[in-house]
Amino acid sequence: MPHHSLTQANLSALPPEIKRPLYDRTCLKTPIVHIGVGGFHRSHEAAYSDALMNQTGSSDYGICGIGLREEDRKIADILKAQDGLYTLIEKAPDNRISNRVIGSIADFLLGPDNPSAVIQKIAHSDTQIVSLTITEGGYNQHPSTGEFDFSQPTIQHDLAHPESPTTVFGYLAAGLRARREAGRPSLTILSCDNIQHNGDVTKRMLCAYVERLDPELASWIETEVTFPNAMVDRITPVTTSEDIKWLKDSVGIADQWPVTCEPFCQWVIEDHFAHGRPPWEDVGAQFVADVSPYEKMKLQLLNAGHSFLGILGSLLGHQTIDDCIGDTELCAALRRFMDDEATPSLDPVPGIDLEAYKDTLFERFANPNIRDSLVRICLESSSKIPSFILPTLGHQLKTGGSIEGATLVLAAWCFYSRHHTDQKGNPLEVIDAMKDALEAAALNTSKDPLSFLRFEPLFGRLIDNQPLTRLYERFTSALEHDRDVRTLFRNST
Ligand code: CS2
Repeated sequence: MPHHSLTQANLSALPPEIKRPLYDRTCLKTPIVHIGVGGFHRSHEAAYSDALMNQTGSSDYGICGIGLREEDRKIADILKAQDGLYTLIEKAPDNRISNRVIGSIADFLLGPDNPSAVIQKIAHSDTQIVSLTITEGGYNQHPSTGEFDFSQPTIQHDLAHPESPTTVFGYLAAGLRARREAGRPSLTILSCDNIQHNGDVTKRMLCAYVERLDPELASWIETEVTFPNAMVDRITPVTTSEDIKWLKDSVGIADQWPVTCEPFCQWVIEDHFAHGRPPWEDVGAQFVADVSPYEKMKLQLLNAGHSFLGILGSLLGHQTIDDCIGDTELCAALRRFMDDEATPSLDPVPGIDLEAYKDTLFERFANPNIRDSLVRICLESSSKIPSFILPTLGHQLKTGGSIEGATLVLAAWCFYSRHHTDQKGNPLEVIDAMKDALEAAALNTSKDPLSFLRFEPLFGRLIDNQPLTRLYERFTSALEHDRDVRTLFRNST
C-alpha cells in the first residue's frame, strides 16, 4: 500500500476514511500549555481539544506542548517533523479500529534548549491553563511525610538558579513570577495525573517550593492561581514498533509515533478556572463541584485493579492485562478484591452505578487489542501502590472488613522486589526509582518475614496492625515456598 509521511501538506492525500482536523491549523491559538507530552496526554486532553475544534470549527483551543527533560527531545523532533500531527489509533474489543489524525498540538518547546521560551510561554497573557502529566512520582512528595522533598539535587539547583530552572516546579515558579511582574491575569494549573486530589497536591507542592524562593509570590499563587482536581481516564498502552508498521503498511500513514488507546474516555474536572477554559463539556468532559468520589472510584478500582493484576500476574508469568483477565482464577480474585475490599471503601458516586462501572472495567481490561503490558503497569509501583491500594487497606483495617486481596498484593510485591523473577524463576524487568530500597527491604524476608512491610517511607506504621501482619506473614512465607499466588487468595477466605 502506498504511504504518506504525516505532515500538514500530506493530509489531503491520506485515505478518505481517516478522520483529520476540520479546523484551520494555520491560525491555531494555544491557550493551553501542557507539560509532559506522553501517550496519555495525546490520547486524552489533546484528543478532547481536537474534538472540540472539529465540532466548532474554531482554532481557539490548541496546545503548546512542553518537554522539560532531555528524554523529551524525541517527541519534540517527531512532532516538529510532523507539523504537530499524530495518529490516534482507537482499538475496540470487537476489532473495530478508528484512526484519527489529531491536530491540536500547535507547537512544542523543549526546556533544555530554551528555558526562557518556556518561562515566557507560561507568562504569556494568552495562556489560560498549564496542564500537567508528569507521572504520580513527579510531584516530588517525600514518600514518608507527603511534604515537598527539598533534598532532591534538581530542586536544590532550581532554588539556587531560579532563572535557569530544570524541574517543573522551577519552571512554574519562574513563569508565574514573570506573569505577576508583568501584571497579567493569573491562570489555572490542571493536573492530569492519577493522584487523589491531584489539584490540591499540585498546589501544596508548588506553594511549598515557591515559599522558599519568594514568599510574596507564594501568597499570590495561593490566592490567584487555581488548581482544579480532576479525574482522568483512558487506557493508553505503550506504542509498539508493530503499531507503527501496521499504520504505515495497512493504513498508509507513515507516523513516527502514533498513539494507541481504547475507545473509552473520561474526564471529570472541578469547574474552578482562574482565566477561562475551553468548553470541553461539549465533547464529553464532565464539570462537577467535587471530584473526590470520582477520583477515589477510579484510583481504587481501575488503577488498583491494574496494580493487582500487574503484580500478581507478573508472578504468574503473564505479559499483559488481557492475559490476566483470561486467567479465570486471577480474574475472579480481582473481582473479589474489588467487591469485598475496594468498593466498601468508596463514597457514593453521583450518577454512577458501581456494579456497572466494575463490569465495564472488566470489559475494558479484557480488550484483546490493547495488550497493555504488565511492565508498563508495574513501572514505578512505589509511586502507584501507596495511592491505589493502601487507601483501601487502611479503610478495611479501620472497619474490620476483609483485607486479603490488598495484603496479597503487598506480599507479592515483596516477592517481586526481592527476586525480580516470576514464580517460575523467569526474570522480570523491574523499573522503579525505589528499586534498590525496595530490594533491600525485601531481601531480609527469610530472617524477618515482615521486613518489607517495615519499610516506613511506603508503608508507614502498617506493621502495627496485627490482623494484617499475621496474614501478610502467611502469604510471604507461602510465596517463598512456591505456592501459586492464586491459591493463596482462594484459600484465605
Ligand atoms: C495504570 C494507568 O499506570 C498505571 O498503573 O493504571 O496508566 C491507567 O491505565 C490509566 O490511569 C487509565 O486511565
